[in-house]
Amino acid sequence: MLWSSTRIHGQSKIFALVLGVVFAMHLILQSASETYRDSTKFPEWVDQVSDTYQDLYFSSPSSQCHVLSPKSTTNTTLSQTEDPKFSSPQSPPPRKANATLIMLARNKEIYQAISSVKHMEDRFNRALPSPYPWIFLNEEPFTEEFKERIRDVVSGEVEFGLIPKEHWFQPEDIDEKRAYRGRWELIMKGIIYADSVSYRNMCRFNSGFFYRHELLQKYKWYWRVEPNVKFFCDLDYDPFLFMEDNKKEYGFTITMEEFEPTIRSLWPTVKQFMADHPEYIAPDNAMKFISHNNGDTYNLCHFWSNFEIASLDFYRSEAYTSYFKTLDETGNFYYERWGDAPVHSIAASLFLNKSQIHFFSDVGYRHEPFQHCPQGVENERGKCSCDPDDNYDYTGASCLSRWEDVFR
Ligand SMILES: Nc1nc2c(ncn2[C@@H]2O[C@H](COP(=O)(O)OP(=O)(O)O)[C@@H](O)[C@H]2O)c(=O)[nH]1
Ligand SMILES: *[C@@H]1O[C@H](CO)[C@@H](O)[C@H](O)[C@H]1NC(C)=O
Ligand SMILES: *[C@@H]1O[C@H](CO)[C@@H](O)[C@H](O)[C@H]1NC(C)=O
Ligand SMILES: *[C@@H]1O[C@H](CO)[C@@H](O)[C@H](O)[C@H]1NC(C)=O
Ligand SMILES: [Mg+2]
Repeated sequence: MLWSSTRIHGQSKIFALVLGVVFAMHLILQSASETYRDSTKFPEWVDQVSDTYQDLYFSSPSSQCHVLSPKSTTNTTLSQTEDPKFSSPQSPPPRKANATLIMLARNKEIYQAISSVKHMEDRFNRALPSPYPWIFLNEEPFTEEFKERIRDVVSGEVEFGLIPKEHWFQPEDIDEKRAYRGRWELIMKGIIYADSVSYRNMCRFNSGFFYRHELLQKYKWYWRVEPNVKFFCDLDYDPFLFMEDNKKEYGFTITMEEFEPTIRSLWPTVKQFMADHPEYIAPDNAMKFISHNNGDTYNLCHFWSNFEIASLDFYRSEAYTSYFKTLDETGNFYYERWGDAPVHSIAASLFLNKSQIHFFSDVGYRHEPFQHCPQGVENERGKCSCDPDDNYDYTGASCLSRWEDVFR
């Protein structure tokens, strides 16, 4: 699949073949051996976190969680309880957020998509009095089979949307020769998805267009889900209402470092943007998460965006819109391979106060090849099925310690 979309010209066929073999070896070794992966990709720093600190960190979230049992939701609308004309034995409908679950997927990912939906429905959505709807997006029409199978497994409403061409494909004004050279540079460095144009389409779409899709206009919140992810723990509260009530805008579970060659000129572009628009920078931002030197250089840390619970209004803001426009005008979603994860993360870290970003430490989550497994009481409370020792938090290229430093 990695090689399928590479355009190999005649004169470089042999060269490409040799490279291909080397690259394939690299990929095989990478997936087979953790040592090889760590020694080739990630800086070797593993933080030792004291038990005390871990206990503190993983203690229960604020008391403002919305427990789903009817008992505690009956009193949310006080005026109704107090007003005699509402005092029927029936309790008022439980609060619900203006939110949707969203998945970008290809038709061929049908069973990976179903698997993720099933996980989400079983761990969270299905138990709600009124389950959250799903939106599926694709740049090609979904097949009837895809739609039927998905309808079989969701517990609430579902909509299937087509992505407008101009939100997806490589724009006309991209210099394809330069983009081709850019792809080769990353291939030589053994970077994943180096050659893939469709991956770049996806990253650009997720960076600047998903929230503009017409099906999302009627919502304020989204939870991004990808095919083939796993949710390990029961959620006994509504994370959307948690976000709303605690004035959060962006939520994550896993953080890590980006591959530097894919975003070589992202930070210089961001620095220029910051200089041009100081008004967008939040006074109490999380710059410390993304830079070791107060913004001089980018430390590659980002929230792993395959999981996101966030506000659509954050992206609809003037700051984000203007930021994405500036980024897109460089063409570097194609000349380099800018990912939506660093693009979202840098925006959240700069335009939001740090208190508006939330680490969902109680959400057990896996997207290959990493997972976050809740620790201690959170693991017990969620009846989690994951191994607490298989936890990316303080290993490899995780940036969770950096995140904690923001609050020290
Ligand atoms: N419709 C569509 N979805 C895509 C395409 N490429 C990736 N995706 C989706 O975009 C998300 C990220 O892609 P994925 O292959 O999982 O990338 P990774 O998580 O970075 O390895 C997933 O939800 C995919 O289903 C594409 O060409 N078309
Ligand atoms: C709801 O309100 C009633 C009366 O106002 C009170 O007696 C009851 O304890 C409340 N229930 C909860 C779960 O707070
Ligand atoms: C949900 O939010 C969207 C976008 O802000 C808004 O247009 C819509 O009216 C809201 N729906 C409800 C039911 O509040
Ligand atoms: C961020 O916090 C500052 C005070 O630290 C406050 O003035 C500002 O309104 C907050 N911004 C947002 C977007 O909440
Ligand atoms: Mg994925």
